[in-house]
Amino acid sequence: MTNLLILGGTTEANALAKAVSAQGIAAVYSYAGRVETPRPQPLPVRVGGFGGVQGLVAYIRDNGISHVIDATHPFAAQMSRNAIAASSRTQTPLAALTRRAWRPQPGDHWHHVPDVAAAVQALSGDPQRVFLAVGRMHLEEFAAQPQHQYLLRLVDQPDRLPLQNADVVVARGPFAEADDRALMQRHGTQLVVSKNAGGTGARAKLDAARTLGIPVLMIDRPTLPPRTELSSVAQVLDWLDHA
Ligand code: 3Y8
Ligand code: NAP
Repeated sequence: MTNLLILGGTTEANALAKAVSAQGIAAVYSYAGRVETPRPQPLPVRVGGFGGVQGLVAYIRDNGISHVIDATHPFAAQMSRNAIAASSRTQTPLAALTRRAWRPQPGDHWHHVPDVAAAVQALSGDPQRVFLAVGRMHLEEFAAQPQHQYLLRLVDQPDRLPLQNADVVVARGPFAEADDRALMQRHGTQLVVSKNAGGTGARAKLDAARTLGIPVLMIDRPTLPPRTELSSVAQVLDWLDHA
């Protein structure tokens, strides 16, 4: 009896939830509880951490989960690592629904850095107008470079900010290139800082940067242990039939 746990929070996870619901497959959609009002889903939803690997093992057992799909964001590395550990401990089939990393195209001026700390380091030097489009969770780290005039895009209005010189835009993607181009022109952006999220929801700022000839500081995604990786909803449904 199939009973799917979808670790969600991304565009791909939402597409999978629609397909699974349409096929009448028993499933539950899981959010971390990072934002105030996560998008509603056509499946039962649970919100909040499981309590590490142990908590996820207990959840899988207590809820009779038959398959786990890790459709989280490529930067949600801890969740992905926990899913690999918990699925092997419980002998539960696991597959990740992933999206390829973005690659620079002609006209792009990207400077790759391996992680957020290296991105902070790369911001040493004279003040610039920086579009920091990496969300809220890593803002503290960028406080080490207070000299810049930042444009921050956040999902929820922050109660306090670790950065003084910052204009805040509260917006939830997916974003459109024309809007991001107008936003960056209004701000006078000279540098975009981006995670290599892949997918379609966050790439508008890269297309806008190319059009405007603005450089991008591109943060590469964390490496993960090996696991089954699928790249489409159809592949997941096929995997479910055979796993
Ligand atoms: C809570 C669940 C959809 C899915 C929407 C995708 C696309 C739009 C673009 C920019 C970059 C960023 C951020 C971003 C995007 C999609 C997708 C994506 C980037 C929601 C959502 C949750 C989150 C968590 C949030 C993080 C933050 C990251 C903002 C829902 C809206 C920067 C990642 O304030 C916070 O605490 C925000 C935290 C993790 C990264 C960070 O470090 O702050 N996502 N984003 C999930 C949960 O609770 O489990 O409400 O829909 C989902 C989406 N955000 O089809 O509608 O699939 O990637 N999310 C990045 O990619 O760099 C914004 O501004 O250009
Ligand atoms: P993370 O750092 O890998 O996870 C930290 C802890 O948060 C996990 O160990 C787990 O807590 C909990 N968690 C994460 N995702 C969860 C989920 N889907 N369901 C239940 N618990 C979850 O993750 P993150 O980077 O904070 O991402 C959190 C959520 O935002 C994920 O759903 C992710 O898909 C979404 N998201 C993240 C980004 C990003 O840039 N990181 C971008 C877009 C969307 P326990 O250990 O207690 O189980």
